[in-house]
Amino acid sequence: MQPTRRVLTLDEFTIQELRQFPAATGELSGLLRDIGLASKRINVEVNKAGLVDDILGDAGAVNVQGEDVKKLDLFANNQLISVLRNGIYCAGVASEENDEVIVFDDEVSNRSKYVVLMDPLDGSSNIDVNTSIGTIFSVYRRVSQLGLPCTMEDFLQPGLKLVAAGYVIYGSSTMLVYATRRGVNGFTLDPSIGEFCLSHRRIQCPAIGNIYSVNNGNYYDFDQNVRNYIELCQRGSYTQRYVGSMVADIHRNLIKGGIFMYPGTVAKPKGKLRLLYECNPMAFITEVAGGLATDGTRRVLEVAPTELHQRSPLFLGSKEMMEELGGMLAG
Ligand code: AHM
Ligand code: MG
Repeated sequence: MQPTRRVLTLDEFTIQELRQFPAATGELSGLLRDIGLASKRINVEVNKAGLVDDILGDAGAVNVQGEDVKKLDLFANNQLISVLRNGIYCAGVASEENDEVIVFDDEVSNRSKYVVLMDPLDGSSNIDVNTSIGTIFSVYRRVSQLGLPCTMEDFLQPGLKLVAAGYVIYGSSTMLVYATRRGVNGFTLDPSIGEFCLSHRRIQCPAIGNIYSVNNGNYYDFDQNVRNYIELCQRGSYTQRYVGSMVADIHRNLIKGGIFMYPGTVAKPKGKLRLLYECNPMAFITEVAGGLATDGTRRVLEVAPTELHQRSPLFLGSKEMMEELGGMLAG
């Protein structure tokens, strides 16, 4: 008899991981399952974005069910918030799409020990041209008292306190990649059964690669040290790849080896990317995979945030490339 091929689903994998920790409660696995569910719903809409006018249309249109139609990024935001609100594992959410934090504040949620921060649909300017986009999420353990509503302090934690972080990439296939301190694992959506299946176990970022990813259009606005590094890449045996969707750019570099940069510019010294929703989760995933992540002077994960939507320059990727960059940025 042929041996049966055994593919682990996301749920099976997290349950198996749990078994190794008898004290674990399964709440983190539950949270990941909820995020997986929301991302499957988002995936369905992303896949038909080119077909359905009212998904691409402006917020304010009305669809056949008579519901208000949101743009795809608002749809993604609403899906994630609803799933996390309906679940029992999350006390509140901070989203790139919302000015303020959303505190669930009900009896069950107030007993939940986690809060989630997210960029529901990153790179959404790429939707109209059928290029990869992604969802980015971070999970922190609350520092406020269980039983009471979560507070701003729970969200303004440095990346070093992350319990888990991940992204979903809506690409040529859809993948969910998440990291805990134990490792980074990737799951590819099998559309025939609607499940994320373990496809990339224990992802390790190669210590060296040959890809550098940066928006070269900003070259003359970068600091001289950053320009010097880019020139080094141009003169050396590197190749430039830049989708302009950080989930896609970082995912590729994580697998193949490379460096991703979004430096500050003269006009925007802190760059474009948000510390809490974009930089920290990607820095955490990269570091767990063996790479490095800085804001040009210090480890991203050590930065103590002061505001929900603050921005930060970001440099991350393969360890040896980051060390070379670090030497050059130090001048
Ligand atoms: P968004 O959150 O508005 O989608 O912007 C974030 C995106 C990143 O995915 C990407 O790395 C960056 O913006 C690209 O910016 P630029 O076009 O300036 O290179
Ligand atoms: Mg974004």
